[in-house]
Amino acid sequence: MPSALAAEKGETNVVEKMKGFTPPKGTIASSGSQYTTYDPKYAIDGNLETKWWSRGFTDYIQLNFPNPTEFNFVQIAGYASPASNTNYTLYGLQNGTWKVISPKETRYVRSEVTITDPIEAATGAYEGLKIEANGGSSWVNIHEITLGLTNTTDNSSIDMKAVPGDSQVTLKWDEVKGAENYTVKYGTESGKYTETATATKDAYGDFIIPGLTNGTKYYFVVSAKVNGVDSKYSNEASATPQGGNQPEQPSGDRAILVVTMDNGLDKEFDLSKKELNAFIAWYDAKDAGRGASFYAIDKHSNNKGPFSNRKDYVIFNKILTFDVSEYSK
Ligand SMILES: [Ca+2]
Repeated sequence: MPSALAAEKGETNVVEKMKGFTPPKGTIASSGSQYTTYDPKYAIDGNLETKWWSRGFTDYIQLNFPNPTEFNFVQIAGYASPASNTNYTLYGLQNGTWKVISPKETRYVRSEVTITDPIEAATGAYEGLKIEANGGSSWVNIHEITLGLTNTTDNSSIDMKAVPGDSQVTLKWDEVKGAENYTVKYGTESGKYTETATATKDAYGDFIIPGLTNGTKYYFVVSAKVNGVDSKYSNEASATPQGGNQPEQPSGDRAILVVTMDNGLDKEFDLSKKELNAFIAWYDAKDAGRGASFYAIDKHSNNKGPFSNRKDYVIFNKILTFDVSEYSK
């Protein structure tokens, strides 16, 4: 699970007297400007004596995390000369878009290292954090930034299940009230999600991830977007798609159509009754001298690759005969 509370994995550190943790190892810090060698990386090095020093009274510092990191507060250790009220606004990065995740908060910063009160942020898993700071008539200095997650009662976690299929996995989770849509992330390694899919707000009960490799285990998490902010992730569900082991149960309303061509080759199609009837109607009409000279048949389960549709064109005067085998109930 991506989490700011990854300290247990040794990826983050605490800073003395500050709440939460330093951003995860591998976080990249950048800023609007910097004074001489006071690089923004010194705002997340876990050391209260080193700092990022901006060349301006207003500036920003930006942190890009190696993995989405969940938090709902940010604490800043600042410095101002002269002492001043500094305004901070927090932005979170989700799916490549920055959004405001806190109101503009004012903190009094002294002419010494000042650990300010934590700033509350909308709970979410973010790919990055940007802090806009306005020091009034004082240079912006940040000695250290920590993040963390306090227990929230309004954000119950999503419980997801993954059901394997042939080259696909079906995901099921309960509806999240007020969700605009859902973001599913997945990959072949637990905790590392390389793929993203967006599910509409109605897809929670039955969301299919197609195009997977049979025999490979996949790991999935889902978050809900409520009021423009992504919730924390669900549990991690996993499934291994299998070919053949879970054949689709034949049902009485399907049939196998075998078309024998005049070169002796057979073409086989698994069709619904409706599709079969349409084919026969075309064949009869053509036999009576009406209609198109070819017929397009959906290949359905034979549909491999990233095609939204795949059809086989059968040419009337190449058909020698055809045979229909109906599924028994
Ligand atoms: Ca520092």
